[in-house]
Amino acid sequence: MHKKNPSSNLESKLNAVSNALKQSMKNIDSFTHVRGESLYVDDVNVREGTFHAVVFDSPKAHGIIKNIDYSKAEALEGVERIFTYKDIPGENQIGGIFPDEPLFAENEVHFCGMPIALIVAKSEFVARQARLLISIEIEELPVIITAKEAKVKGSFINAPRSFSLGNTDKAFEKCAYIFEGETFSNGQEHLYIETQGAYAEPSENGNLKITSSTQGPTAVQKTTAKVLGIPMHKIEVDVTRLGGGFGGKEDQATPWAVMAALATFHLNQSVKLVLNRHDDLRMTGKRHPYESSYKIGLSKDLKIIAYEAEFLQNSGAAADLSPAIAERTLFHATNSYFVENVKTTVLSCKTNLPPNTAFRGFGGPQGMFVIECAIVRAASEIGISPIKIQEANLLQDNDSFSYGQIATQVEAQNTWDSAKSIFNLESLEKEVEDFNSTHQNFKKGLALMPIAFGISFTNTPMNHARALVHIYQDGSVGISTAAVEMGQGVNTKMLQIAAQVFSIENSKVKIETTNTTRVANTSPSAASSTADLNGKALLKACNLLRDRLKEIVAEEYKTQKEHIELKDEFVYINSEKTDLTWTALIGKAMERRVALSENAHYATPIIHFDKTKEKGHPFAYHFYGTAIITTTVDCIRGTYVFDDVKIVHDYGKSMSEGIDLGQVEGALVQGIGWMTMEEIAYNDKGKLLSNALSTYKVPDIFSIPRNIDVIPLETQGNDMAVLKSKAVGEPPLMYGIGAYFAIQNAIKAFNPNYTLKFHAPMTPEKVLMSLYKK
Ligand code: LUZ
Ligand code: MOS
Repeated sequence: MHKKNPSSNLESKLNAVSNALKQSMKNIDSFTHVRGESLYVDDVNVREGTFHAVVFDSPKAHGIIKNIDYSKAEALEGVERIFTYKDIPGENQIGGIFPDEPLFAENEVHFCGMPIALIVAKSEFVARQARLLISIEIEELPVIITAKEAKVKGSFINAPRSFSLGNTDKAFEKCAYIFEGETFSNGQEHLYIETQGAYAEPSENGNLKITSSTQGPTAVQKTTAKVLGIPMHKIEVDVTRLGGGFGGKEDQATPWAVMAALATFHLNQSVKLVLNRHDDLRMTGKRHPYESSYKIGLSKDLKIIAYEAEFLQNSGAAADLSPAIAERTLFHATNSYFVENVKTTVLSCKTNLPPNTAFRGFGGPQGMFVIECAIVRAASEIGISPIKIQEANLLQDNDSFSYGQIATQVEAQNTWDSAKSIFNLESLEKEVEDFNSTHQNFKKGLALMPIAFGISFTNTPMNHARALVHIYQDGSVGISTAAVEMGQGVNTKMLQIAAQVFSIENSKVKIETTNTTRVANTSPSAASSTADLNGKALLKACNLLRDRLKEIVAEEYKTQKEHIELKDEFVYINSEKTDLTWTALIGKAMERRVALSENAHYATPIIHFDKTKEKGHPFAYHFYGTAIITTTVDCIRGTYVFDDVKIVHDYGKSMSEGIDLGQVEGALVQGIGWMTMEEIAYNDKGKLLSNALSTYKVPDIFSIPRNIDVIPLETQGNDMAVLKSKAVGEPPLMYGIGAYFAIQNAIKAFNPNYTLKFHAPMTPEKVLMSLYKK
């Protein structure tokens, strides 16, 4: 007799996933990566005579520069020259959103690590030695470290922003339960394996080429032009790939490239500037810490009727991308829940820390953490499981987000219900209960984390891209887009698109470097949108070329385009294979002098946003997913492991299961790291204490979950996503938020007197203290 095993559903799903993985295309960079042949900035073959540069930065977080003595450094053998703001021919200004950030400090410093000068020498070693010989006198001024202090002192980057829907004041009057509280989430170090760096080379007529480890080649080009006071066309920026970006190179790759270019401009010699890890950790901004407060109101049947939140974003000493990041916090403040009455406000607080910047999720995770805290707190006060509140409020089709976009093709309920049934939540909960009732010193905790994430740059004008396709006369194809490969596999996806449209072998397609001379005026590779924007442009260019090739066939074979197909490098007419090959067809195009290059532009349709009303339709679509996280806490030591993360993830129709799974796993672990172990610390003078990998702990192979199951949600996909394959870069990071609450549940099982804390990360030290707190 056949007895249905409750896990057979899961097994068959997992089998389907692993079969899909076997068939899916490998990341095209795998081969050069494992052989150590992949090229990064530090691998560029430098010209003879290249100079090496090191940045001299502020040792104080705030003050007036009284005196700097460069004489000893300049006298050191091998030092070529030291550049300061006085050597800038254009503007001493690198602010991307607001012009509030000098490349080099002039009279005042605003954060520890603020660049003051660039030491250029014949070797990096000499430049570093010279740095030790510079003496500086700074008259110190009061330092602001936290967002709250900044708020009290009225120190802001810009005016606050608020989103609202319905009327919270009225709604709170009707609530059966109202809770207020405060939360904190800390920053996060990007820890890209490749540190920031650039190599600048002079060319004739004052032209420059910059090889940069940047997510935004156009930002580098534009800012270099501004600082040097020369037109953008004199500067070519080239990117082969990055050893990780995570948002840290969206805006903050720029200053180093500009500095190298400035030195090249003056010396007419190539200059290389690659930060070492210490310099990188000290000088660059991180994910924004947030101090937030909330007020949540629920009905008797657990509907969240009203939600208010105030987010204090610790922006650091300059705007950088903070206003855009603050905006995304508001967009995601209600996560994947529908709340009828919402009022959220964000304040970008100016402090004396390095300007904080983009980091995977871009303010979204910080906003989502707060409503999850509010739900967990409410559940605890009411005496129920937070899962009940989460489940009662999931977003449905035609619900409105607080910013006016009407939700469509919503998969919140679907991923939630699928996760519950596929993974059998009841039995998982029972396992946790059984374990906890039979174990003294180990306790398990479980939490669910649903996610909704909007896909598009929130700044509508940034949602565009271009692709340039050349078919060479031998039938091989070269592709340029604005997409920057940073390990996320976007080049593989671009290759797949071209190979699919032309129906040619993958080996016939080459993805060129990302270069401002071939593809200009581009948005950075960011916002999880790189494959969508560049892929759609590429699809358009390839379709135009394919159409043109079909016209040739139509003429030669006296038929119509509609009857022609390109398949596996042969021409088919009325589904019959001809003897005309792809390569021969390209030969015919050459004979007929038909253009074999195409340049196409894509701008996301539909989207718009009106900042004066704070309403619109900013996102092409939303991503949805649900994770179940289980942890085991060692209640003697305060350490924890994540046993299991089980996810139902809305890929749409994934183009590349292997790459997308890699993105989900990587983002999940990065999210868990942010929530549990990565603790950035500054002292009260604004000096970074967690300034090395010995004091800043990121997840390693031993701290990743022991088991990660990711089940694709079966959906029709979304036409706004490239080939219906949904954006995957950032959203899965937010599954990690569930880890924070899973740990607290385990602590509660050990210590009944434990009162919930909403102060992330939940480090082992904090866990230990919570376990034994009366
Ligand atoms: N960068 C940006 C982003 O400039 N705008 C965005 O909306 C965004 N979202 C996520 C990540 N980076
Ligand atoms: Mo970003 S946080 O550079 O997508």
